[in-house]
Amino acid sequence: VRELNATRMKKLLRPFECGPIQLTGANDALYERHLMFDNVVDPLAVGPRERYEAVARSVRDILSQRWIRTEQTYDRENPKRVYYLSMEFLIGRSLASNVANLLLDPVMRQFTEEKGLDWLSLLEQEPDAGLGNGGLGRLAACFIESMATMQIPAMGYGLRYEYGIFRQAIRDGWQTEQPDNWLRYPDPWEVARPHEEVEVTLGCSFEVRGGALVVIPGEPSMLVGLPYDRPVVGYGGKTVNTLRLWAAAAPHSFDFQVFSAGDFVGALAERLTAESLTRVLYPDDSTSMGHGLRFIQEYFLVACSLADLVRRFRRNNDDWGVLPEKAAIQLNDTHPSLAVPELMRILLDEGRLGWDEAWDITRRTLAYTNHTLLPEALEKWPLRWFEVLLPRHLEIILEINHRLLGDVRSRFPHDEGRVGRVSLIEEGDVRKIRMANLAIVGSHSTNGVAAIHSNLLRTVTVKDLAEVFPERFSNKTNGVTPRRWLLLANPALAATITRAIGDGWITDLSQLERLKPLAGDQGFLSEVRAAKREAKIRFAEWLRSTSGVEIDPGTIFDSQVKRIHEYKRQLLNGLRVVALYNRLRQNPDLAMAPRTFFFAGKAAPAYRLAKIVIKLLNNLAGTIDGDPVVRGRMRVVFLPDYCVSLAEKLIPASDVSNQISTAGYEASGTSNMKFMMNGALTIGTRDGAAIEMSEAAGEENFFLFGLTADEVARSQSWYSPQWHYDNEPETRSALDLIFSGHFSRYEPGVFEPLRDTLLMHGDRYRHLADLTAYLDADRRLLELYADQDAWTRKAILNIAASGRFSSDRSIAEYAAEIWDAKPCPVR
Ligand code: GPQ
Repeated sequence: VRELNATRMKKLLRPFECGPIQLTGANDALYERHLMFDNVVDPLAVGPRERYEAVARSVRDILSQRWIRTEQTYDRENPKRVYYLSMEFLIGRSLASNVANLLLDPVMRQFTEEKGLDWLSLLEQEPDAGLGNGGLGRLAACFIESMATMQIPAMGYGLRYEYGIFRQAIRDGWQTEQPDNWLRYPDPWEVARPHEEVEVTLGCSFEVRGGALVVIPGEPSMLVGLPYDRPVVGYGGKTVNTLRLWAAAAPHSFDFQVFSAGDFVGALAERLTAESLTRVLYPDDSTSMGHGLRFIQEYFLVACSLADLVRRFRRNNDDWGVLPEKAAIQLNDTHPSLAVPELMRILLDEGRLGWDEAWDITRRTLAYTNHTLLPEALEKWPLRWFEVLLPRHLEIILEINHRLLGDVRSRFPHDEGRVGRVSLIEEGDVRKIRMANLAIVGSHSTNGVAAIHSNLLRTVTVKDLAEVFPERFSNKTNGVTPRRWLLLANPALAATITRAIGDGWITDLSQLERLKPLAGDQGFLSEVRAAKREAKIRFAEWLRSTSGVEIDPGTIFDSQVKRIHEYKRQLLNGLRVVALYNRLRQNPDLAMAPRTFFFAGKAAPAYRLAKIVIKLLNNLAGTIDGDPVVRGRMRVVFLPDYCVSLAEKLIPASDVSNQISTAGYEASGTSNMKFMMNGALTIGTRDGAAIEMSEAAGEENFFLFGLTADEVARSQSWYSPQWHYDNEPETRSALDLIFSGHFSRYEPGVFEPLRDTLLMHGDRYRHLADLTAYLDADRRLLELYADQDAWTRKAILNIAASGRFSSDRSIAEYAAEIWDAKPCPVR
């Protein structure tokens, strides 16, 4: 059968045989065929969306053979595979990225020219696949791209949310949310594989009423997981891995006699409940809302993915014992940490192994990444929910805990405090399972995502467990893919770099170091400056044509783009803006380089304070815009609906990157790295990966300010917001201006809740402690900007030092130190 298939396939795919893909009549015919037959329309009457679909379909056709061959290779060679389990994959758009990674750019240029298509507007037809909230989801997307590029036999597992992260619009300065119906049109990238469905059993049935989960106790119930595969194209197009997303459905066979008591239509209508499980992504970032529906979503991801990978494993291996040599499962935060009891259940109940063997296999197969130290993000699920929905898993968790506590008692005698803290169960009125403890205990590796974060995790947050299992803890500093974030997002700078050092940097970003000597080269300086200018003009042009907002590319582009969160301190940036505005109002002749301050980011819909921050930023924009004294000298622009494709446009255009979280709170940050590779200078606190970035570039090429994490940790005793108000004139006048109603003339009192956070309750995030230092760093930054060559030199030194922050480097470390995974090239 395989041979037959091979011959048939050869015939079918002859036009796309590997090697450089030519613009042949066949490609052209592909497109024409898709255009007409996929939607059954007259090719002369089609709109831009159909043209996009036909182009994307043609690209998918071209990569299909490689995709199939990749899976065949893995099947034949049976290498150790990596499975990346994540509730979020913030993919963004795929067309440009797939075309670039397939090295099809020249072909596409010629093709679109011949067809009279405008490539850029074609790209704009694709909706972002926004199946994530922010950094955690985007990291997963960068990681699977890197793994494909590095030819690692890897697979991503996630959920096929029908609605991704909500679309943000700004009305009267307030955030409003609209559903993100990204699948309204058929998605050309996904391939449904209903014949590979899996079944998932729950301890009871459930309904969704008013968005909430209603449990119907009784008999166990069944759900079906339908896989939808998306290609993950590695750079060079040699490996095409798979991202498999699960959609929930009701089982086919359904005993209508038993369940419907004659109500055929009613029983069928109820089946919709099953589908609602994967309807929507929870829009909370770094916060666990503790909803039952989310709990089942998490179990559904785990159960489908493990069933699928175990089935694949069993096809090639009869000995359960070799699972850790054939599969490495990485848990992206605790969201999929039910994998611990689920894998135990499979090994015990289906594999019929004894406890010790099952436990050894489970632990050696699983690894866990922690992404935050914020207590509100630590997932803890009520024990009661396990009783009702996952009784067998609860039994297993209790046994794990029993053995763990016995172990800890014998190794740390007379230390009942520790026993209470490492326990998988939090005692109290509502007993809860601590999912982070479960993930640490049930795996062989726990890592943080930047050096400072991994250290704090080990020495503060889960200190007691780290002392029990010190060998399990390590750091893996995050990275981002240079294909999407430099090659694709910034063609001008990418070309400049390639002219200078060749194109080896695309898959080996450490080669950017070779730019360092060029920081003294006048010719290179002006080329880099011209590239930045081009990106700024491109962005300004895009903004004008899509929103009518006019910005001046001659001003400094100063950006802070990320989820709106108190710890990320957009409010601190707002205070800086008000202080600078005050300087200009008080002294209209002051020499100050004109600047455009960009903000973008979404607030969780229920995060009241974050929404007020958005309102403040929008009101700053409006008031400052309307003030003739500062016209042309400073502007504030809040860009609505921040998403991957907006980041790809704004980051290359930015001169200044604001990374100003309260030290100790931002686990890593990843946009910071994207800004750095694109030649922005960073003004920021010593937090997350920015610490390592400044070490790589040299602190003199960074604008660092503010309290260190140690100082923040010890500031409880001395921090007094009132002191800063009383003693720092710029702090006081900025606050006075906001609370005088200057920015809210017709909305009295809207910003009062901010007064509370900043001044009244000892502000956990220490905004006022850092404002003066921020303004000071800002002054140094403006001084440097006055010397354009000196500025560009530092920008080049930053680009040259950004090589370490490629996700290829992160993945190489995971592969060597956690997974023991090797490349499996596809011939
Ligand atoms: N992060 Cl726990 C998220 O984006 N969402 C989350 O729910 C959690 C963490 C981020 C974290 O805040 C950033 O500092 C990291 O750079 C990013 O994860 C990836 O590790």
